[in-house]
Parts: sequence; structure tokens; C-alpha cells
Amino acid sequence: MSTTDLAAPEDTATPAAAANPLAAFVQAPREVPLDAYWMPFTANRQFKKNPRLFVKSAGMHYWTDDGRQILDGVAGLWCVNAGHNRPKIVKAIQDQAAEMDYAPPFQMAHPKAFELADKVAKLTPAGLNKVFFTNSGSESVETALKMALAYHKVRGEGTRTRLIGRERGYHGVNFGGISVGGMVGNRKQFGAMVHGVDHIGHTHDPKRNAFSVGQPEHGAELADDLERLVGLHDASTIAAVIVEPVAGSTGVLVPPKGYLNRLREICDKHGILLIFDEVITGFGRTGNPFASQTFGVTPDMIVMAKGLSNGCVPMGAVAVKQSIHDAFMNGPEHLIEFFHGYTYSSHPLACAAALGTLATYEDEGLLTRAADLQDYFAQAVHSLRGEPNVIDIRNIGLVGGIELSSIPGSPAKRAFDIFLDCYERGVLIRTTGDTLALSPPLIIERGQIDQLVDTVRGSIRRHA
Ligand code: PXG
Repeated sequence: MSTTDLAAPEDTATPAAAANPLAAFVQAPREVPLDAYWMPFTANRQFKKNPRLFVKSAGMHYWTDDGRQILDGVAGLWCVNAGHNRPKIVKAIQDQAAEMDYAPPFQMAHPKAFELADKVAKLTPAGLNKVFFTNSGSESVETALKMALAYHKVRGEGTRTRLIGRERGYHGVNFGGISVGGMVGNRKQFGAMVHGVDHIGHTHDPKRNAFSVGQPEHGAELADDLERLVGLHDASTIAAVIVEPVAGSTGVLVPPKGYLNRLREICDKHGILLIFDEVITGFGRTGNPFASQTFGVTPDMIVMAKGLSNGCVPMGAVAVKQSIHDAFMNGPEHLIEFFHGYTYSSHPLACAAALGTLATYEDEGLLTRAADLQDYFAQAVHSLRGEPNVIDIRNIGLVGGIELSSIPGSPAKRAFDIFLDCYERGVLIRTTGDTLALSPPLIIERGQIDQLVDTVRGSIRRHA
């Protein structure tokens, strides 16, 4: 396949263009050597018996190696918020690759890194105006946790070494992230992890909140669990609390009304930093650039990735309050203030992709489009109430979770079978346990929301 086959210079995001599936794409099927690649977070043996391969993307769609068009109901993996192969992003990456491939980020830099940080800082809530670049959500989480520890140390509060996460939290797959994370499957194979970590309880409360539209009514008081941990460990030992404003990977858990505000208050009271992991919620998913703005709660740090570069080139970032940054800016000026960074922090291709991404969001008003579509989307996903085995439906902005009862003795199987069935019928969704997750690109049209939900409905019925 030549590179020109993959490029989509025309704007294919419009439904009309996307309806022209394989116009410029004729390819002989090719043999793929399946054996050597150990696939991440994948049922490898199942996959290799029946591979699902994408070979092209444009707008709201993928195409498979056997030429089928698939509606993307999850923005790739919650990241392709502007839709696929958008022209400004494609061009920015192509131009950058031709102009300068790499620039060292330690003691050197390139202009686009500064331009991008400036633009990101303008999107984050007021006060979070310093931006540190990484290459993924997982690296951003580690960066934020290390910053929190180092921040307290440079201020002379080095006893604050404890990191607090939340049950059912997902913060990537590195050691800090799985330690503060609260997903059993991500923890149980890996020993004792980072010590001194503790967790507040999760907010999932189907008894009181099942089928809530948007934020659930009940559960603000669950934030008080942080007071319990302060009582147990003492605030002087706690550096930071990290939570996802909306937990994505554990099944779209929307924060109860008032919950995040209460968490903020308790953190303020005890001098604990509040970190929001917005890897999924960042860049328009909830109807604002960040969920912090949707819920009106400003953390001390925001962890981001995914939608920052539209998934086109790996990139993550941590935005922090000026005061956190400034605490490090002491000591002799020729010395490094924060001993942390990656070879590929602020990689030129990633910065170019992110600048193209932010320009696309701005041109098309995408960072607030979920707010316009959320009522329509909510109505669509909640129309699945009453379908067989549907025990809860949760939504906010353009993200929805449909929880199904498990097949006795085979947890996650019903949802996985539905995922496979949807794929056969031309729609890509995600599953976690027995919850189906929908998080389409923000360019989705109403008719495509209908297609997405109707396909899921048919699959749910076929697997009753
Ligand atoms: N934090 C959050 C909140 C995430 O959702 C990460 C950190 C880690 O990002 P990286 O870029 O290191 O993968 C994530 C990642 C899913 C799913 O479908 C979600 C993620 C990754 C894989 C699958 O639930 N989110």
C-alpha cells in the first residue's frame, strides 16, 4: 500500500463524502503474518482465529481489509474526537515530517512546543496555565503523581508521600497508575505495586441511581470517604488525590451532583492536591473543552492525552496551576528544576498533529458540540431501557454506558458477543465487563447516532 492510499486530502468528515466508501481505495487482500504480534488488552487467541483489521479511515468511518465500512462509535479508543483523517491534521503532520523530524526536548526545544502549550493553557480552566508534555495518558498520570510528590517536597512538606486513588478508577497501565487505579484486572497480576497508596470508594450506586439521565442525584456524600482516609493516615502524609471526573474504562460512571465539589472542598481543607484525569473527558467529550468546566470544579492538575492530538500521533500532557510550577522555580537558575521528562516529550510530529487538531476543533466548534447533541444522544441511548438484560444506562455529553446483566458464570461474555455482532453489522463499540460504551467522534450526525443505537439494540435483542 502506498502512503497516498492512506492520505485523505479532501475533507471526508461530511456524511456525503463518508458515504463514498472505497472510491480511491482498491487493494488486493494481503496475507498478514499474525503470529509475532502480542496484542495489548486483547483476547489474542480469539482475535487470531478471526482477525478484525482496519485498513482505512475517514470522517466517522473505518474500512476493514475486506472492504466493509464500519461506523466508529468510540472515536477509535476514545481519542479521535475530530473524526478521522481530518485535512488540517493530515497536512500538519506531513509538513512537519518534511521540515524537521525530531528536536531534543531537554535543554533545547522547537517553537511549536511553546505554541501548543500556550493554546492548551487557554483551553484549560483559569489558573492551570503551565503545560508539561508526555506521550500517552499513562505517562501523563505518572508525571502528575511525581509532580505532586516533588511539589510538596520543594515546599518543605516532604512527609506528604501518600497518593490516593479511587476504586474503579483507571489511570493507565504504569506502576503509579495501576497503584492509584482501582481495576482489579489491571492490578492482580503485578504484585504489591507502589506502596503507601490508598483508595476512596467508587460512586457507582445502581440501587439509587440506575437509569439516571446525566448526573445522578444521589452520592455527593461519597466524597466524604476522603475524610475517612485523612482520619486514618493524617493529612500531613497525603500528597494528592486522583480521580477521573467521569470514570470511562470501568463503565461510564458519571459523578453524582455535588460530588466533585465536595472532593474539592475536602482537598482544600487539608492541603491535598486534586488531580483530574481527563484523558477521556478532555477535549470536548462532555460538552466543554474539559469536564472540569462542565462540572464547575477546578482541580490543581489536569492529566490529558487522546483528544489532544486526535489520536493521530501519540501525545499526552499535564496542565498545572501556576503556583505548583512556581514552587519549583527556586535555586540556582542553571540547575534543572524537575527531574522528569521523556525523549519524545513535545515531539515535533505530535505538536504539529495537536496544533492541527486544536485548529480543527476551533474551526468547527467541536469542543462544545457535545453540549448541543447531548439531549439527542441521551434520548437515543436511554431508548434502550427495557431491552433484554439492560440493567442500567448512564450518559453525559457524547458518552454513554449501557450495562447488561452478566451471563451466569461467564462475566463479560454477553457484552463481548454484542461487540462482535455490532462489528459484523458495521458498527464499532467498546465493552468493559458487561457494559457497552459509546463515545463517538464529536462530528457525529443525528442520523449516525440513530444507526449506532439501533445497531446496538438489534445486537442486544439477538443476544437475549
Ligand atoms: N487515564 C484514563 C482516564 C484513561 O482512560 C489512560 C489514563 C491511559 O492512557 P494511555 O494513553 O496510556 O492508554 C486512559 C486510557 C477503554 C480503554 O476502552 C480506555 C483507555 C485505554 C484503553 C482502553 O476503556 N484509556
